[in-house]
Amino acid sequence: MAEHQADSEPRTDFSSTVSGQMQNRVLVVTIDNPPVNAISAEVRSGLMAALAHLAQTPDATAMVLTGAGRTFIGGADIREFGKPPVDPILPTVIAALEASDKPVIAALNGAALGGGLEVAMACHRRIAVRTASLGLPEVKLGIVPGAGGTQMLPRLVCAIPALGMIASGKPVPSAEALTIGLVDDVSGSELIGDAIDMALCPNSISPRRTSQLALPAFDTATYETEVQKILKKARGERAPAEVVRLVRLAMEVPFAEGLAEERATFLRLRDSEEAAALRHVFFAERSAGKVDGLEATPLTLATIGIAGTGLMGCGIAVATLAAGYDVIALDQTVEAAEKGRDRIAGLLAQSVKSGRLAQADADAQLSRLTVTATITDMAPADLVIEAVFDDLDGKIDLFRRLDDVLRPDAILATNTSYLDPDTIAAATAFPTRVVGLHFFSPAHIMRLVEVVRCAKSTDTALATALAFARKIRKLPVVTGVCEGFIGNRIFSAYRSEAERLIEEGALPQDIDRAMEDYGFPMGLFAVYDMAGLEIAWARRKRQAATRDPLAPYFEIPDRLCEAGRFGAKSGRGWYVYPDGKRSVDPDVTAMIEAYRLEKGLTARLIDDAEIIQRLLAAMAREGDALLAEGIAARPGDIDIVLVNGYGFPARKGGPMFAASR
Ligand code: 3H9
Repeated sequence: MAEHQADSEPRTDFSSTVSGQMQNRVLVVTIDNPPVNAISAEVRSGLMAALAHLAQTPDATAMVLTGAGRTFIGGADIREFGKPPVDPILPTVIAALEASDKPVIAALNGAALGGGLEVAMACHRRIAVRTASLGLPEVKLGIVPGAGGTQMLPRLVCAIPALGMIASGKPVPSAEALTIGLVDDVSGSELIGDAIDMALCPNSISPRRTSQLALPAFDTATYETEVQKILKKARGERAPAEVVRLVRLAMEVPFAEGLAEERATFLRLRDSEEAAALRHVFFAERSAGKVDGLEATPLTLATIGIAGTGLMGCGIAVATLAAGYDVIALDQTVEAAEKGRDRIAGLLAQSVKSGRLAQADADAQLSRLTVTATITDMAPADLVIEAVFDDLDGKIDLFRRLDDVLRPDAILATNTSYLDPDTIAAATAFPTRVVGLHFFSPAHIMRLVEVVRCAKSTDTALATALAFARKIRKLPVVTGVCEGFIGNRIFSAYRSEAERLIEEGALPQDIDRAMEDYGFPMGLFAVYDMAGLEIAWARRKRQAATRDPLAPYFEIPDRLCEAGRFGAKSGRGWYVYPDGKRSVDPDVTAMIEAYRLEKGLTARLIDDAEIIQRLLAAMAREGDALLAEGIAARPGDIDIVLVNGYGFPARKGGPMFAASR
């Protein structure tokens, strides 16, 4: 790398977010628009001014474009979507970058996403730091790239990887970007110096314009197989099918024509309900876990205790080990604890097998795990998460024993789904350190965690639980204490309304079909069958003595269990499963009809539209109640719980968003 003087040169501001400085006759332009350098109107006008300056400055032989902070450019400014466009629009900037007579090098200091990657692809060369990621995640927002992404990427990397990247929205790391030809080099340590070297290198003297590159050859049969996979996976989403069409255009029509069609498609999708819903989910996910007035500093955690090494405890352990913590996992006997270790090792081995984890990392993670059946071994834990059987006395007993072992400032979290965490906290020596961390199964995969703020939880306990959840790459949503917290309470309302629909004349398969057509991956009754009906049956039997005899009670689930129909595992539940495939069972229909007759209920025809409307309204009503009671802080929190934990289709935005439209 050549020596590059810099700081003595004056800085030129091209806008409030874009500035430039000469270094070795190269104009180094930096975008500084925190938090992610989104290409707002200010950035766009700054880039146009920088290009004009480049053209008019004889001393400047080339330009290097980079970002301040950890991101190159996080994409178009999503907050501008839905507002009137402000000139210069991004395609104008992209065209100007590409047309520059002097070489422009993109120096990717971090993520280049969406419009950010389009800017990079319009530059004449690209160099990235090792930690950068490059992608076109627009489909995740229900749109397609709108500034040339679908036409440039196939020309740079060939149609097959381009199609995969754009249709999945998944970014690739720099190393892979280098292999497929998306970047020209990966910088060792001195990105700007390396980019300047690249700019001054004779190879870069004539700008290489992406729009003029010939499409690399590829195997059409493989390509068509990829197309079929994408269309099958799209499940009613519009954007992936449009991506397929636009990438095909990149092969079939001149660049300008493909570009125009891409832009028209982008604008059409951007203004769609689906895109509005996905934007809502995007921002709701980023607001979740933010608590008004919570200023406490989270405690530093190094060692996490996990009590219970069943499926849930092991899933939590895997997520916790992956984030770099030491884990002490406790079970009742040495044999059970050893079984827990085997289960954790098995989950890690699965990740290695699927290519998600390197063997060396799996080994390192496992070396940070201790399993034990001796509760005093939990003493070093800074946070203990209990994931034992959902039984109040058992949990209280465990927490009391932990009280004798842990430091007073250690945090205690319960993973209960239905028990009252305030009752558990009240039975301990320090109720202020108790919170809930309600994980969803399988806990090493599901992102959602409900963080339960108990009546006496301190701000420090809450802040620590939130920071921990984020550190283990989960999506935390804060909930107050109530039966079922946010998710299961809404789900209960959904279930009750579905049961009413059955009493009125709908059949389980009608309800499941309607909700699957709406976008749920699986209808309610199919979900019950998959989960198994017997655990809820046992709970209902335990609660029978205390149930209000006058409250409405839907008896069909009990009757199914009494008939030995425990769900898919037993081959029969709400459906039958000959050869494992779900089919409607006339016996269940007969059971429902007999039940209606017995109760004097008259069945009527209920169409899919009514089913959907009634079920969504029931969820939204319960959501309103959660907000009124202060259990949930924002409608968006409820939406992301349902989207991330219960299969509510993201493209509908969640029950509260759907109700607001
Ligand atoms: C596009 O580019 C279309 C083009 O093809 C065509 C246009 C013509 N805009 O995620 P974080 C905010 S579509 C506005 O927690 P991280 C976010 O809301 C776009 N704001 O950070 C949050 O705000 P707050 C395609 C944005 O470090 C803050 O930044 N691009 C945008 O974990 C921090 O966010 C994408 O879809 C944005 N584009 O991750 C990329 N992005 O602090 C979307 C973020 O007020 N972004 N914010 O809550 C990401 O994937 C991640 O934010 C990123 C950083 C990886 C960049």
